[in-house]
Amino acid sequence: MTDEPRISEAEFRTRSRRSVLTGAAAAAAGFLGWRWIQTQETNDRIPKVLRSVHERNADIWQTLYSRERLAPTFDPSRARPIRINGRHGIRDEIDAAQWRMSVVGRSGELVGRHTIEEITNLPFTEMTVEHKCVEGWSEIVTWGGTPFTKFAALYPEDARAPYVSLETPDGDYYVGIDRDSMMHPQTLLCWELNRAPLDQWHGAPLRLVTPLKYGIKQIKRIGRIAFTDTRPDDYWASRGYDWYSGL
Ligand SMILES: Nc1nc2c(c(=O)[nH]1)N[C@H]1C(S)=C(S)[C@@H](COP(=O)(O)O)O[C@H]1N2
Ligand SMILES: [Mo]
Repeated sequence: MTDEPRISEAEFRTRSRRSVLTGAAAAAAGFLGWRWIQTQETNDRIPKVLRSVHERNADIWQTLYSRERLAPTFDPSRARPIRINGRHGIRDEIDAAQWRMSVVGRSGELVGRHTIEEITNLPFTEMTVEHKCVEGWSEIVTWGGTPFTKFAALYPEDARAPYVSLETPDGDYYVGIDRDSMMHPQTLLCWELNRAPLDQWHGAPLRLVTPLKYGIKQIKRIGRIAFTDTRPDDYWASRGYDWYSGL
C-alpha cells in the first residue's frame, strides 16, 4: 500500500466537492435540456427536435448502412442459370401487356398504376451477385433492372414510410421489407436475369432482388407495392422464418 499515490485530506475534500458540483451541474443541465425539449412544438406527439434528430439518424444510418454493407459482386462471366424455386402466386400464365403494378400510399389509398414500359424506362442497372436460398443452395446470377430508390422517387412522400409490402397479383405470395433494406443501393426491381428477359417462372414481368436477404424475400411477379407505417405480413415470416431474413 505504501507506494500508492496519496493525497492529503484537504485535497481529497476539494476534489470530492468539485465532483459533487460537476454532478449537480450535469443534472441541472440535463433537467433544463429535458424541460426545453418538452416545451418544443410537438408533431404526432413526438417533440419536434427529437423527431428531426430521429429522422437525421435514420438518414445517417442509411448512408452508413449502404456504404458499409454491400453484398459481394462478381464478374458477370461467373453467372450461371438458376433453378426455378417457389411458385406461389405465379402458377397462372401472365400477359405482360395486361399486367399492371398498383401502388398504395401510406393512407391505404391507391396512388399509382404502372405498365411494364413505365418501369423499364427507369434507369437501368446490372449486378452479378449470389442468390441464397434458405433451403441451402446458392447461385451466382446477373440481374438487370432499376434500383428501387429510382422508383420510390416517384412517390417521395409515401416512400418515407418505414415499411414496404409487396404482393403477387393474386395475393398468394407476399413479403414485408423495412425501408432501409428497400432503399439499399442493391435492391432492384428486375426484369432481366442473366441478360435475358425474365421468364414467367423467374418472376416476369417484374420481381424484386435484394441480395442482403435470403431468396424468400425476392418476390417474383410483383403486382402491388404498398408503402406502410405498420410492419406488413410476410408469407414465410408467418410460417416461422425470421421477418428480416437478412444475410
Ligand atoms: N411469387 C413468388 N416469389 C418467390 C417465391 C415464390 O414461391 N413465389 N419463392 C422465393 C424463394 S424461396 C426463392 S429461393 C426465390 C427463387 O427464385 P428463382 O425461382 O428465380 O430461382 O424466389 C422467391 N420468390
Ligand atoms: Mo428460397
